Amino acid sequence: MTKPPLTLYLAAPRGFCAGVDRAIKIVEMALKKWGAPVYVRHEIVHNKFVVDALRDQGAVFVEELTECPDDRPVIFSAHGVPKAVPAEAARREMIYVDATCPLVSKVHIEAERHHDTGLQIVMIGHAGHPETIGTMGQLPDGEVLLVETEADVAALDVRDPTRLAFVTQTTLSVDDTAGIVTALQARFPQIVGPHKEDICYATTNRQAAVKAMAHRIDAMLVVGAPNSSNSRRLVEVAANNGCGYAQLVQRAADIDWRALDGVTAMGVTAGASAPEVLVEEVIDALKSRFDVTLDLVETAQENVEFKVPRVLRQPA
Ligand code: 0CM
Ligand code: SF4
Repeated sequence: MTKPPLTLYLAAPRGFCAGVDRAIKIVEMALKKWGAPVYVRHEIVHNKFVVDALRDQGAVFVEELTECPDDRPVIFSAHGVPKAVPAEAARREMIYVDATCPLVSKVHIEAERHHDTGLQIVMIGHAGHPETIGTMGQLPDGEVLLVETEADVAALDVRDPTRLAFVTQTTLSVDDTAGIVTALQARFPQIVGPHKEDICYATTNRQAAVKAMAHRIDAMLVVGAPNSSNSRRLVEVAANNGCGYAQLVQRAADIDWRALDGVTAMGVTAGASAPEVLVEEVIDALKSRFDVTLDLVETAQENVEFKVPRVLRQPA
């Protein structure tokens, strides 16, 4: 039987970012240095395939420090942790390594700096996401107010409307966040903040690549996990920019083939925590059903690299 033709637009950049790469390397180095088991607080990055591979090498994933013994090393995930977490690890004299992405740590420092000058902080982020919990947890309770939507801005109850700063989660929708920042600036003209927001280069670039192809495709597959904020935003970007069908898939087995019936042009991308091998698996699955013509849609080139410490040691 002849296969139907399919033009497959492959987004670039896609997949692993510098922070994810660094965080995974830190776990691998810790396993080499200290042997198994090494504990990891929260999924090191939001991807089951990555987590399973590290688990096979001896990493033990837990949600809370209370689940770790005192005498084994623990690594904090790329998303960051509240200040109380390293403080508790130090109190218990544990060996700990912080794999927080430097771009998340930058936001932590920003929030602290504003707090030190007496400002109350408004954080734009998703409630319950570990990065939001980590960033809010840099400061005492009540010092960081969370907003998720423009309606939340209208309902904000602040200490002093003239003494405010804002920070954001790094993996938000660029478009939605612009609206929320505008609403904040309209209601609190003296609010201070970053030039635009704190969305990282990887999130921004992956969304731009999806936007560039969304209008010319009937369907979009985003390789990524359901708990990965940046991956889920890519599905929304496709849907909001003219693509009629956008699905998040962890692997090829998740593809809903019936939904792809009659599709002649589609896009594939991957969130910042999704390994390229899973993108290849998805493309191979598409090739088994369609006569695929691949076309790269490259909207940026990335050369960001974050140093991995040469030797892992306990912070002073
Ligand atoms: O923050 P998000 O849910 O997108 O995390 P992730 O692990 O999918 O991606 C990398 C990161 C960070 C911080
Ligand atoms: Fe860092 Fe952005 Fe990657 Fe998150 S998505 S790890 S903030 S570079």
